[in-house]
Amino acid sequence: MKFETLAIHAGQEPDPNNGAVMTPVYFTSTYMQDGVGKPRQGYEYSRTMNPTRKALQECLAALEGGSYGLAFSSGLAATDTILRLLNSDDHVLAGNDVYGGTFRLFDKILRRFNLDFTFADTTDPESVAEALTPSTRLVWLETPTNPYLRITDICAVAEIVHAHANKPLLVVDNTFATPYLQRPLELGADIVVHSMTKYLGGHSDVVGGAAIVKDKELADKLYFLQNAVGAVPGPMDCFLVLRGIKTLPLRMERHFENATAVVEFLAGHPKVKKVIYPFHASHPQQRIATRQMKNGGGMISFIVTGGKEAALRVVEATKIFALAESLGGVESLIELPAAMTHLSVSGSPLEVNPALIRLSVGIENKDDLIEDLKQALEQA
Ligand code: P1T
Repeated sequence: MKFETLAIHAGQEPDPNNGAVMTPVYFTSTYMQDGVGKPRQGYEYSRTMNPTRKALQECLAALEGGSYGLAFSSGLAATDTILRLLNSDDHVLAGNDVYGGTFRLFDKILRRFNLDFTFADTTDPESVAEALTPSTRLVWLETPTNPYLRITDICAVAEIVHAHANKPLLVVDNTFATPYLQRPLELGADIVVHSMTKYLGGHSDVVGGAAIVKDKELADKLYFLQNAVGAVPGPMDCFLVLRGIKTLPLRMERHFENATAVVEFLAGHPKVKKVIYPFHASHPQQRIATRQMKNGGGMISFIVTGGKEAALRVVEATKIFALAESLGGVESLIELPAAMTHLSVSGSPLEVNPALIRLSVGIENKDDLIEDLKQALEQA
């Protein structure tokens, strides 16, 4: 089946008893067993498995071209659980432009458990090769990155990482691209991670995370951790993501169409110093982006000429673009990463330019969005 069909049907079938077309929300924490050690269809407790979550997990696996999907209560819960595959003194090589919360989890929490982290420029495969150490067990990439939208060549990095004697796990956070635009497992990644809060959910009404893998042994280790650590989503959250995913292909096409129009507008505006968008001719990794991604997605970053104060005035002046953290919903959002989503990297080498504005371009009418930005930029 093709992607659009999988998005609607994978893991989901009309209920065999009553024909209900939509996956039921199984609000149950436990399941009656037919005897001791005889759970029905393997269901014994909802931290371990729930039918609504199972449908979502199967759908996620199908969309990413993986074999096994795991759902978590947030993107960071997925990240935290994956890092528990490691042991103390293991080394992790991570991108030097990742979501602020990911950096905070690595730097402020997991370091205390004796994991060692290096943050390197993963857009340059040479830097990845140089930053690997004899203790490296995991390499963490975001592409496109949050918030600079930098692109890493997943195939090139996978080749370097897998040539290392330890066979470190290559993890790709695919939140910005979604499986509709990019499938890291097919490009050599071992684990794909998502904040389902974003494009997968797509309607800013749920927080969730995911991990998808191909390898059975790795999947078994992650299922063990998912159950043992317990950061699982409830059935209603799973239902909302399943429903959101059904329109993922349509939404991603419209996000791209709108973002392309907004990029053109910003690129020609006198108060805009720089526009960053993976499919724009000015992007340094545009060739890799167009090879690795189906379209450029809905995220745009730009720097205004007037610096931090001007950026502050712009983000507070939009009327349709809501001033808010998060991204990937049907509605357009605007934010200042240095002061909001990436405040936790201030003072670190990952610090973000205070004049950088991030847009999550929604699926409204593009002319309305451009009008809104036009009037807001008058305040810059
Ligand atoms: O918020 P949560 O569902 O826990 O996901 C964390 C996360 C992981 N990876 C990426 C690339 C992300 O962007 C995020 C969350 N990001 C935001 C909330 C944001 O506004 O950038």
